Amino acid sequence: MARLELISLYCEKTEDTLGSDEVYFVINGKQVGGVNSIKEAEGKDLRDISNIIFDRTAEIKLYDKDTGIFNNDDLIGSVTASSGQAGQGEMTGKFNRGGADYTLTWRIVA
Ligand SMILES: [Ca+2]
Ligand SMILES: [Ca+2]
Repeated sequence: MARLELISLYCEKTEDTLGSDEVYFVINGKQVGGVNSIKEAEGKDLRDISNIIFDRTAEIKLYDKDTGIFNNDDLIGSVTASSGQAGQGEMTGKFNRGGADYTLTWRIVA
């Protein structure tokens, strides 16, 4: 078992063409934390989100919430954290589908 600590999310470019994105995380199939409005060139501190306990790997997906009947939330991307990263300090990964550019920083604690 290992613990995933989300540290920060930086948005270089939003997924939506106009205005802010409304992002949320789904980790190993379960939504974690709330929906956060984020705009370009903005960073969010994620350390208020409780650590996530996982076995070997944690698949971290980032979605942008969209409203409207025929407008499903957009998957911005997916990165995988693994228990092998324990003790290696801060790790980073990119979410960049649909023209978006996000960087996530996390840490794995054994
Ligand atoms: Ca969108
Ligand atoms: Ca949106």
